[in-house]
Amino acid sequence: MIAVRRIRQISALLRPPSGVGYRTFSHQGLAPSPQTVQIAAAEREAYQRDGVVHLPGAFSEDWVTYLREAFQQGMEKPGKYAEFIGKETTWETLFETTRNDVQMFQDQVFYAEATERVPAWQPLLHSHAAQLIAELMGSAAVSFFYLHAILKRGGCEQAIPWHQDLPYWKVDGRQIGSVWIALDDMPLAAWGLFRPQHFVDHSSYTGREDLPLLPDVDGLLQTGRANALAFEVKAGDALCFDARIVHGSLGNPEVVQEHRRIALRFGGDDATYCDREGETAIPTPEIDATHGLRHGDALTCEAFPRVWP
Ligand SMILES: O=C(O)CCC(=O)C(=O)O
Repeated sequence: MIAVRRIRQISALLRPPSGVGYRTFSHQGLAPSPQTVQIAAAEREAYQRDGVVHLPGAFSEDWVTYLREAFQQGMEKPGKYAEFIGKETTWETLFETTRNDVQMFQDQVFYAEATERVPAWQPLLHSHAAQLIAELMGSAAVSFFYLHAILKRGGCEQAIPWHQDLPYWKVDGRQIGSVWIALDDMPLAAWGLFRPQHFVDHSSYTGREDLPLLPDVDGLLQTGRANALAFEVKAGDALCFDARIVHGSLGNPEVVQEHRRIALRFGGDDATYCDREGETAIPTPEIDATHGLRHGDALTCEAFPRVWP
């Protein structure tokens, strides 16, 4: 429910575009080359069974260095819906916190924005991340949906509550997945994933008010009625996960160490545009107004281009 409230606030608090005067140039030459990746049968099975798989070292040190720089550029040119969240932030002040006081930052970047607003992200969209998720999902091709950047400063108390991604996205299908890349080491206590079987059945969501309530996940875990998967990750590790799994993260318990991560969202062969009734956060209204897709259309288009193969 928290997330639903948040989406309502996002729609209510539209601000003027911050993206005036972007330069268009490519960082292709500066980025490391895509890595050759081999997905083992056991990893594919883990993804299909659990909805999530941990791929240690999926991105090299060079990639991590490059992506940290891109992250910095992204924070310097935040999008219209970027959130700089401070300790006292409420739903009402979500977009008003001054940057000096930020505990947590998050932003979404769509393909066109990655060309214009933060071109440093472009090579990542065409990196081996797309191949990884294609192989895990068992999809011949994948389209890029959007990039989600998240920073939790040292000592940040902001948790990301348990949620599923799919109900907040105007996309549907069984082959929709994220490649979440750690840019800093994060201890077990900072990130957790939860996989209740109930949520893997792909029941459809029509109408926001009809969304089934998320159960008391913490209560289920505490009483041993559900299992959680949790991962300790190092910079460069990837967690690849299905958009239907329930997941969330705690704050950042490491006082002096910031935790940066990027989640790349991809749609596979069966991904379609889904004009869910009610409010959704993704795509943002501007992108939603331009792609020209109709309910049920295959996702791949200029706004959500095929990036693999
Ligand atoms: O990185 C996190 O803390 C949470 C990420 C998340 O919820 C997502 O990628 O969907």
